[in-house]
Amino acid sequence: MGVRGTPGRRACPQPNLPPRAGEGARRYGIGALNTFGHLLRVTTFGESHGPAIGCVLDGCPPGIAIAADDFAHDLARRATGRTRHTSQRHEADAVEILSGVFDGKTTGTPIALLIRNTDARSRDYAKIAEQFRPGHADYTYWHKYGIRDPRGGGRASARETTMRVAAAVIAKKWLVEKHGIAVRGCMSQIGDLTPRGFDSAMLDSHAFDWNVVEGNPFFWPNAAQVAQIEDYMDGLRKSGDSVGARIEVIATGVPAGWGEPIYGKLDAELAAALMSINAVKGVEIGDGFAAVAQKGSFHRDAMTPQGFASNHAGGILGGISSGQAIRCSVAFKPTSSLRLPVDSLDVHGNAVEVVTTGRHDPCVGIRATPICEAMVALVLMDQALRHRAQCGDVGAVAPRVPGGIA
Ligand code: EPS
Repeated sequence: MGVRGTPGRRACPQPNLPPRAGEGARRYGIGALNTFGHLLRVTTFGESHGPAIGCVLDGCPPGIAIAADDFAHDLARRATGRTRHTSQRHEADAVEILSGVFDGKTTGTPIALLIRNTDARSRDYAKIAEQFRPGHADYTYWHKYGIRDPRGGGRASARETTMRVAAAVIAKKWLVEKHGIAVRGCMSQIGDLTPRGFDSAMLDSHAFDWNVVEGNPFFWPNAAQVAQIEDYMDGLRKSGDSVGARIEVIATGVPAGWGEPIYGKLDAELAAALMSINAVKGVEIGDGFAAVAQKGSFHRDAMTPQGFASNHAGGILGGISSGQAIRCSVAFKPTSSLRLPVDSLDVHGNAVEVVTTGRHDPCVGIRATPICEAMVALVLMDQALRHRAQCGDVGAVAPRVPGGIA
């Protein structure tokens, strides 16, 4: 039997013929990708101004203790409305566990989590419902789907990241309990401000004080500069403009051996996962683009029985974890919803001046640290399960260089 039941026609793609509506997706097995991961699969759903947002976490091992309260800490770190420097939308972000947990433990069946949206103010978007905000996904969603939910940016909203953080609470718990892995992050640049005396290599050190990072609204590693950033943000907010930011994430305790060459490399999957966060424009692993100007004699991380001499590789060699700390750096663009007027078009092609009012973030990077941590944790757990599935029988291989810097 041939294509669509036509006898004699070969059932293979015919690239010269334009696909009918929906046919391309069926032919090539593609569709809307709201799911990522392989053995641990995360699907998120919901829009910023819909009744709720949610996720399904499938493939999670049984026996992980989890309660609704466990989500509160990381969701609060990501939330709007906790300081004057973020959007003033106030969401409780209360998680309802709909499935996959019994007697306080994961059962191995799909874990469905739901958060109801309670403070969406859709009238803020009435004026721009038919306009494209320059720099925003309004225009590209319109071209892709021919329709869009203009309220709060729909799924292009930072609201979507809530469920990634919720799903990763379970992944972080599993990683720490099973492997002693900690995934943490901080901000390392906002606009042109950088933390004094800070180098991302310091994050790998026992001496690094994470209390400083968690003790201010910017996840900033130098407490002495927080007042300066507050002033900077107050000025920026008054001016109506926005600014970008850079976030560092480090995963310590990852054993050597995780990652699937060649098309499932750990660094490739981390980059894809981090790049999938709304507003991300760049990802570096280890020294990243700085490696371009380095000599090989400097970049290689010398190995000694006491440990590696440095970590320019960011803990990944050949797409496989080396046992050193995994270091990622993520660039967030300045948000595009500004009250400053800008030239644009409406959906009818008319020239318009767009002014966006409402409760917007002057720097979405301020809330991005837990989101980046979440994506790293979810990728690591998926890779851990895949490593266990294929190579679980390999066991410990000698010699094992200690992960820290010697
Ligand atoms: C966002 C714009 C604002 C933020 C929102 C992200 O949306 P709204 O106008 O609907 O309040 O509040 O962030 C969240 C609601 C959240 O939980 O992160 C945007 O354009 O990305």
